[in-house]
Amino acid sequence: MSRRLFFVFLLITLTLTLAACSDDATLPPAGGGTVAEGDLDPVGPGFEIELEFAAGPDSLHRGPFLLKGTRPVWAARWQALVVDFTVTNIGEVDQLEPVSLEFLRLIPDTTELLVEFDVDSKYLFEFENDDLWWTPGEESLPKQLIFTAEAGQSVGFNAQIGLGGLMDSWISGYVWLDANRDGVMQPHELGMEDVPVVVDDGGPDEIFRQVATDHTGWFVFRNLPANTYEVRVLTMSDVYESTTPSSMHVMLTWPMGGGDGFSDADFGFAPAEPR
Ligand SMILES: [Ca+2]
Ligand SMILES: [Ca+2]
Repeated sequence: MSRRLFFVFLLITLTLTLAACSDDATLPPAGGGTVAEGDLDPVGPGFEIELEFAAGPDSLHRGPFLLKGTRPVWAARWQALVVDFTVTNIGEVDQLEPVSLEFLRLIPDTTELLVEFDVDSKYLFEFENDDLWWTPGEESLPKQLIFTAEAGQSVGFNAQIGLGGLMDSWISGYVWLDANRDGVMQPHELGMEDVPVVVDDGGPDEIFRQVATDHTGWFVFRNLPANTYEVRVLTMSDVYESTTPSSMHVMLTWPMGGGDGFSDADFGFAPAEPR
């Protein structure tokens, strides 16, 4: 290498080092990687951080993924910063939900999170199209989180996006109008919308959740811990009667390195026959 070339190279290295040290946390840190380093600045515009990878149970998932935060608002009554987080899959690959956010470090370390975790030490994102898949371009619904802070104070954070994992166990199915009353959902038979369905572990953990079917009659319970559950339609108008068993028991286990799902929790109904 000539002396002159070496000098130019040295200069570029020095410039890069200076750029890396600049303390503008509202700009995405160079390089991406797996850990988002950001700053909740009550007078800043918010942040957008691009991450090359998300953490999975056994391996990393290649993105890129975008973590966004609205401008934090300081709430006097909580003495805390309120921030809406969203994540977007800006890669080209379908990813399996759930999508989680975990804070690895908060600065100063006296900062506390005032929103309860969804699973372990993680927050889960929800999606308008909640079909188990996080597809390219799909942005989550905003997840509001609250961080203790003094008035005017910023909070720094290191966080990572998680994908899939052991809590990724689900039960899904259809509630449908069983026109020919044979207990089987034929392709021409229609789903029933907005029917309340519950999942109940009937046990000491007291898991009892309720969802409603979508316009196709489909429903899903996600992120269920390994357990045995009873699934049943909660209420149904008197004008219908069941053409299938009205509840079923489903056992979810956690196989190594992945989730476990049951997709056949189907419940048929037909107009009640006069008695
Ligand atoms: Ca989706
Ligand atoms: Ca049928």
